[in-house]
Amino acid sequence: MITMDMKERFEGVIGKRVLVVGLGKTGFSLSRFLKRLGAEVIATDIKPISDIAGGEELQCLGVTIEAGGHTVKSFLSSDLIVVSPGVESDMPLLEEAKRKGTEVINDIELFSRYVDVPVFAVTGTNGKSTTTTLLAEIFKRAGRKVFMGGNIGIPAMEYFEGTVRFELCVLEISSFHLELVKTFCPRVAVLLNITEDHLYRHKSFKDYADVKFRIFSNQGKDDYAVLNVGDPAIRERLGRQGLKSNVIPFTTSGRLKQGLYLRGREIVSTLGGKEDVYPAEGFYLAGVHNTENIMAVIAAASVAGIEKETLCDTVKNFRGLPHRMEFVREFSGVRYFNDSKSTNGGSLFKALEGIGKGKRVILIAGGKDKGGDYGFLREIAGEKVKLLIVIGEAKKRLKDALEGVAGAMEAEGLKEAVTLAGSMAQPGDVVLFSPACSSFDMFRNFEERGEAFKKLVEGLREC
Ligand code: UMA
Ligand code: ADP
Repeated sequence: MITMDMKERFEGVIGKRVLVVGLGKTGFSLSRFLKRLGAEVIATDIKPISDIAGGEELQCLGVTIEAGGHTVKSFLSSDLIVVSPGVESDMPLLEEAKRKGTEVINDIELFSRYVDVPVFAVTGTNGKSTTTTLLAEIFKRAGRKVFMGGNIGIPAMEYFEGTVRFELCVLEISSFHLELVKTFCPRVAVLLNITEDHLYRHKSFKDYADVKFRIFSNQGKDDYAVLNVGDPAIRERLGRQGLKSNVIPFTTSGRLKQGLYLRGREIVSTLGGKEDVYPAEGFYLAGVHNTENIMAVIAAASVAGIEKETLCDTVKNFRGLPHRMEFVREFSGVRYFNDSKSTNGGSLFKALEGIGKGKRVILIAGGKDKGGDYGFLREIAGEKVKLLIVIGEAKKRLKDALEGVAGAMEAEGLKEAVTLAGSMAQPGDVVLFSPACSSFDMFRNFEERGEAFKKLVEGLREC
C-alpha cells in the first residue's frame, strides 16, 4: 500500500516525465504505480499494441503507450527511465540517454527507494524460487504479514498495490534485476550458488558472478549476508572482497566454526553464539541442493526471530514447487520425473546427483541454448545416464558435449522424446526430463513445457 509518508518521498517523481521500458508484467506494475503517484508516464514496447496485455487499462489511467518499437525521442526527453528486467540494460538507446544525464534504473531500484519494511532477498543461479517460497511460507506460518514477489512472477512493485500493510518482503532477485540497482539494500541477502547461466546477456561468467554479488553492495553492519561457502565462485569472491554486513556462511561440504553445516543427518547451526541442530532429512524437499536451500532458509528465518518449531514444521510440510524434480508417475517399473524448471547445466547436475547410484537414467534434455558450457556434466552423465535424448535448438551442442559418455538419440520434439524414452526404458530405470535449457524455442515458458511433459507421460500405455 502507498502511505502518506511515501507520497512525500515521491515528490521527486510527481509531474516528472518517466519512461517505462517493456510492457510485460513489470512494466504494467511500474506504469500503474508511477501514474498513481502523479508522474507523466510513457510506456514503450517493441511489441504491437494488440500483443500488450492490459494496454487499454493503462491508457484509461492516462499512461501514454508507445508500441511497436522504441523511439529516440521518448528516451531522450524523459527525466527518469525505469527498465523491465528482460530489457538489456546496455541497449544503445539507454546508453544514449545515460550519456545525456538521464537516470536509468529498474523496478527493484524504484521499489527499494520507497519500501518501508525489511527486505529478505534471495538470489543464486538455482534454488531461488524454492527458497523464496519456503521462506515466505515460514513467515506466514509465524503470523507475519509477508509480501512475496520479484522474479518469482509477481513484480516487486505490487507491494504497493492494495490496502495490506505488510511487515516484511521476501523477494526473488535475478541477475537481470541486479544490473541496474543503486541503493537496493536487503536486510538479509541470500546467495545460494553461482554457476553458468544467461551468458548470452552477461558476456562472461566473471561478469555474471560479479552482478550476483551486487546483492550485498549496499549492506551495512546491521544487515546479514547468507552465503553458500561450499560454492567455489562464492567462496573465491568472498575471500577476495569481504563484505560490510554480518556474514552467515553455510555449506553441505565440510564443517564450519561459525554458520550452518552438515553433521551426519543433522544441520548444525551456530547462530546467536549457541549450537542448535535441525533435521536434514525426512522432507519432501530431497537432495543435497535442497539441504542448501533449507540451510539458507534457517539462517534467514532465524535473523527474523522465527521460532525453531514453526520453522521445522513448515519445512516438513513443504511439498516443493511443481516442475522441480517433480515425480510424475511410475509406469511399467519406470519412474518419470519432471524437472522442466532446470534451465541450465547446474540444475541438471543436481538432478542427476540426486538420483541413486547406477547407470539407469534416460535423460531428455535440450531446448533454447543459453550459451553455457555442458562439458562439466560428462563425469556425472557417464555415471548415471544410459541414454541421452536431445531435443530443441541446443540438440547438437548437448550431444557433442556428452559424446561418448552415454548413448545418444535425437528427437523431433518432446512427444517423440517421451515415446522414445518409454520404449527404451527397462524396469528400474528413471526417465528424467531436465532440459538444462530455457523453453522458449518450443514453449511459452517452463510451466507450459512441464505440463506438456506430464501429459505425455500420463498418456503412456502398454503396447
Ligand atoms: N521488450 C522491449 N524492448 C526490449 C526487450 C523487451 O520492449 O528491448 C519488451 C518485450 O516485448 C516484452 C517486455 O519487454 O513485452 C518483457 O519484459 P520482461 O521480459 O522484463 O517481462 P516481465 O513480464 O516484466 O517479466 C519480468 C521477468 N522477466 C525476465 O526477467 C526476462 C520475470 O522473470 C519476472 O517473473 C517478472 O518480471 C515479475 O517480476 C522471468 C524470467 O525468465 C520468469 N526470469 C529470468 C530467469 O528466471 O531465468 C531471469
Ligand atoms: P530458480 O528460481 O533459481 O530457477 P528453482 O527453485 O525454481 O530455482 O529450481 C530450478 C531448478 O534448480 C530445478 O531443476 C531444481 O531442482 C534445481 N535446484 C533447486 N535448488 C537448487 C540448488 N540449491 N542448487 C542447484 N539446483 C537447484
